Amino acid sequence: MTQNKAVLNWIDEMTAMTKPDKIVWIDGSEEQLEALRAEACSTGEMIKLNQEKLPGCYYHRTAVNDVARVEDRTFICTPTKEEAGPTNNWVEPSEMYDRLNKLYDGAMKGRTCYVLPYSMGPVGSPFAKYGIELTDSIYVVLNMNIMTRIGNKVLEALGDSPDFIKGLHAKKDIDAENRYIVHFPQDNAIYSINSGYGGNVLLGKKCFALRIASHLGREEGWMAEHMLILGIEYPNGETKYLAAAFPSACGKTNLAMLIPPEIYRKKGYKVWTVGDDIAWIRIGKDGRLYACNPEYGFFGVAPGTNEKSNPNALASTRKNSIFTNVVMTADGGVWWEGLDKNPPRGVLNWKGEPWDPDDGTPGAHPNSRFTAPAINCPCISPEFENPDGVPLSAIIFGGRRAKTAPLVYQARDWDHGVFVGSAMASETTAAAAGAVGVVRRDPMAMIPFCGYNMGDYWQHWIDMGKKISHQPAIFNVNWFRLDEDGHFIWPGFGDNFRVLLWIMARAEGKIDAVETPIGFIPKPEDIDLEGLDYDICDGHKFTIEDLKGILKVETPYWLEDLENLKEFYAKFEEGKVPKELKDEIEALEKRLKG
Ligand code: OXD
Ligand code: MN
Repeated sequence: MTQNKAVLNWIDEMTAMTKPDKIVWIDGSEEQLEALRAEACSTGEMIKLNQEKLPGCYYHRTAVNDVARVEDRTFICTPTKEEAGPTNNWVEPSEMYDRLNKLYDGAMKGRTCYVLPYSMGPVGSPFAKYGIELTDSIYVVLNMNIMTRIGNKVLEALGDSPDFIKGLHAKKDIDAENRYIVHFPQDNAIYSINSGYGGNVLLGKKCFALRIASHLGREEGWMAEHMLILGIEYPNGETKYLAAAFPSACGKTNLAMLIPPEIYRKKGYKVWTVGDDIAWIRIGKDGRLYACNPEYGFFGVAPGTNEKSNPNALASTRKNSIFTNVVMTADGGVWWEGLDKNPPRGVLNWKGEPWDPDDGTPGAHPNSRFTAPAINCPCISPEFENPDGVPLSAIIFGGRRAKTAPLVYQARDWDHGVFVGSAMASETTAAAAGAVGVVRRDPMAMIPFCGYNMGDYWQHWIDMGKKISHQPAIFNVNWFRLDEDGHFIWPGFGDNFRVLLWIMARAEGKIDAVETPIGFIPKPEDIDLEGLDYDICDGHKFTIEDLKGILKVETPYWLEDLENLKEFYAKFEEGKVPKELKDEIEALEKRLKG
């Protein structure tokens, strides 16, 4: 417990509104958590899985209308609409408070309100920010225990300070029509109601660590980004770090936990995971950028995760994890599409119905999840808990582009790199259809997560660049180039390591590159293909000629993409797109037409 007046007053106010039967403070002790697990199992909220196969693991199903983040129900309620910008939903704050007060009135009647103090970042570190989530869901408490550092140690670190993020979550009726995920950045407050799905209710994650934190970062001179962080250990024992932003479904967790090809492993190379989803980034005393993963676990998409695609993620889920909306097998195990080629029989699907793998429906929901402790990960970085973060040599942006973007290119300088991030886009369903899909712009992969006007966010990136004396180099990658028949040309997965090595060599100024209108691309011979054995299709093995093909800058596609980007920029209010980015788009067009 605490004597902190700001905390106590706020809890009084929220519980007077929501009227729970009981208030329980979460102290973070294993005894209390174990009692909550037992209680959740007794009510059916959670199911204990086979403890021999999956020790400490539990299962949960959400309501069928509540299986994903709801962007159309997510609001950034800044004092003015312009502060939220054209890419966020906005309602005037007092109007939104009125709506919410009505919805929350008595929302916890007959229920228990759990008071959950948590820290994003190692408690007491220069990165750490504290939050308190009030929730009527044991599932939320148990997930937050995996995803964040929780309990009394957080209250001790907070002391008397009023500087904490307020989060109020009530499950209420899981009524999709009245579902709200609302952020009031000026009040450091988050409200979530009528949902029980992770991304909407684990308020430390997207709501705090991205939306509210991006706003705080702008005010305080740091950055909250939708980025993985990894370290590459070289045979000489040195480790260099990079951060990378990709829109969803582009393999962020896989890249974060990459296993280098065998020839590199034999030479002594290794990849260490610092984070798979969120990076908080600050300027260190030495003028370099330092990144910290504010989370404590992984909330990963289960389908597609297997021994081949990501053995480290799979290993992370083998104990003390929670599985949501996957298939539950008769012996208390779990399964999902893409885990292996042997769908189990006599099992229940994600809705809890008997499921026949031959009936043509998926057994696990496509957005089914595992919540796994980061410390379970076999390649978790020894620097994971470093209170000062890790120094970044490179920042990578990327997307899924069938034709437009080359495998990799380097931005000319920081401002050009910010432009490259602002121009990020991904194509929908291109891979499956074998055609160029619909382009969706997703600058810095932050479209659903930026807590203020994205134009101001770009300006913040530009301003940060001026303050960093040792700027990391900025790159763009595209693992998803397709041939005419829709086959992936680049092998991806572990072989992406070959591209990471080029990126790091460039970041350190160790090799030359070829200058093109869009930036610097590798000399083909500088991407090491030794030991690469990849069949693009029907015995067509990947060769240096294929590499040359996917390094080409396809000018007509670029010019088309620039028109699309101009339309996107035009959505912003007059003067909101930084002059630096307008200059960059003009200069790029000139170089391309040049
Ligand atoms: C996530 C997401 O769940 O980006 O990490 O949607
Ligand atoms: Mn994410």
